Amino acid sequence: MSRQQDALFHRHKLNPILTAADWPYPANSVFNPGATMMPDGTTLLLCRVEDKRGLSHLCAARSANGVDGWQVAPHPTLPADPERFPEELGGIEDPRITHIPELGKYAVVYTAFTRDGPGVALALTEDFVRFERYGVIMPPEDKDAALLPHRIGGNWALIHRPVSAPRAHMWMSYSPDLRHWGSHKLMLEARRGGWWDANKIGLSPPPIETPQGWLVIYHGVRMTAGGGLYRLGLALFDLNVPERCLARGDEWIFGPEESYERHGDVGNVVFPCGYTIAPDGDTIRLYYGAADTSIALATGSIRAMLEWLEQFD
Ligand code: BMA
Repeated sequence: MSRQQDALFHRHKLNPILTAADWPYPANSVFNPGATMMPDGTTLLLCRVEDKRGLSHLCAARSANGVDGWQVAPHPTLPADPERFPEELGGIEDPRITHIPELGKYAVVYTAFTRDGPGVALALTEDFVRFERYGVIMPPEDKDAALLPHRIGGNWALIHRPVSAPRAHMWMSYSPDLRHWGSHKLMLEARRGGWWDANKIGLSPPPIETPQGWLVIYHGVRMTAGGGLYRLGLALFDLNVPERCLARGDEWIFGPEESYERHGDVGNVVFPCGYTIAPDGDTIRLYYGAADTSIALATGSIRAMLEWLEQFD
């Protein structure tokens, strides 16, 4: 079987679907978008846009079919606000969007680049026009965070990735009010040795809630003499105790192959921060940053990912 036939994700033939050339104002690169489907069926990407100072902000792009015809906002949608939030002095990056039915709002969890490295920040919005900023909710060094869409045992649950040098694992923390966080639990450890996900892992898009458990697409960073290799793997977690791992794949399921993934400002990086799910409840559209330069799309099946994971129970 060819690599493409047995793959869990298939790249769109129009990739990359968005680049800095599509932006209505000067930008160096556009990548690592959060994603959500709005109630009218529009796909909204909240893109990380890096300006020519090297600092990032977030900008919305909307499309009726989620593939082309993107309407990019004429100005930054969520700029860094270092006057009110000095933690955002180095810009803001890599948003993960979760719709929260209880609040009737979307939670945008993003990286705030402080003077001393990345922290996790939160903003709530109803419309991706006005944002209610909570500031930093996890101090540096921490990133790759997303909120679960509903409370677990009465508390909100956040997946995040603090660095406990020399390794970095995924953790779960809980909060009664989205501001005060505790009950920290180790969720998934980076492996050791020569593995593709040795030493440093992190959540990619927000987890996918399925009857079998929380399906998590995570990234592993393999450090090589030629730099980091960012690839994706799968794991499944208990619905009621979401830090409890039920299954973890041994092999990566998606990695840099195409030239737009191999070459760019940071080569050999595929970095999804969001997805949408089609009305069939199964087809997933994964939006990812390619080589820290452009935005690409790959399509998969939730059922097929769950079936693939069964071999690792
Ligand atoms: C990670 C994050 C991502 C980036 C990746 C590759 O640590 O900072 O934003 O895409 O590195 O540079």
